[in-house]
Amino acid sequence: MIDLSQVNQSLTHYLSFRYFIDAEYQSDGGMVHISDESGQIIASDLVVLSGQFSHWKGALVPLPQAALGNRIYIEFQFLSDFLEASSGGLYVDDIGIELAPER
Ligand SMILES: [Ca+2]
Repeated sequence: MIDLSQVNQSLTHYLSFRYFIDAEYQSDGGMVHISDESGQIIASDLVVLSGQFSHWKGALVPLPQAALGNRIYIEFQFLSDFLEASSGGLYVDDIGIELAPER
């Protein structure tokens, strides 16, 4: 659980993470969902990750306004159909919440 109850809600907050993906493009992939502490979905499919890359990539995704002021759960989900199911899948690391510098 991530506590965002005290954050400045007038500033954009970002979910940051690094990922490696090896998945059949479009039919298999990863998704990120955000829910509040009671399990209510705040944002489903906040990010959709698919494809095959030879290196780790960084992701920086703005959190929905409804996530601010709450304690939230971040769920990484990977779905695959039965075709070409021997790919490497999805790896995630260095998950964090970041505040972008003011512009
Ligand atoms: Ca597949």
